[in-house]
Amino acid sequence: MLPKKIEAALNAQIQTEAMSSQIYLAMASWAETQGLSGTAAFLYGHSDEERMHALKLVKFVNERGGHAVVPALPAPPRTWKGITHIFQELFVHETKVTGEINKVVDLCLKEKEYTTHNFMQWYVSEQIEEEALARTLIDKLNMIGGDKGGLYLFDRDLAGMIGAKAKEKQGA
Ligand code: OFO
Repeated sequence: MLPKKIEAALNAQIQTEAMSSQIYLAMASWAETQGLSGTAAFLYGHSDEERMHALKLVKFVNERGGHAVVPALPAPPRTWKGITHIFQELFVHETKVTGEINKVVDLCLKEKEYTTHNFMQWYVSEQIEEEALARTLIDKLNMIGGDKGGLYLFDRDLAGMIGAKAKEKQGA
């Protein structure tokens, strides 16, 4: 049986992951309206991944005899200043998510909840990957600066990255 404190922490994490999905969906929609079709495709895919992160937690909580609660979410922002702003915000958001995950892991150790601790390791690894990806994209954008041709190619390449990331996850 899942201890109540752990159940509450996992429910809070469900909200965090669902919020990530909402924010990236809002970013994708805005990017699409700006003609940034590669960026939009990448962010739509990323939003789906975050939903999957939330769902994985929902299933785990219920399997362990808890009750996963579908949370209310605040409205995400509507607009951004450009591609670089989007990825800067994404990076900041992911570092916050990492902090939240670390808190859950800490609590599991304190409460000697080793099963949940083990389950949470998947999220710990995922955060390393997500932060590294965001950092790489920001580095590229900093290199490109305001160069329109460079930004065009960056946007085009992002569309290809979504497929590559999915394949990597399937072990292909
Ligand atoms: Fe769920 O990894 Fe990002 O937030």
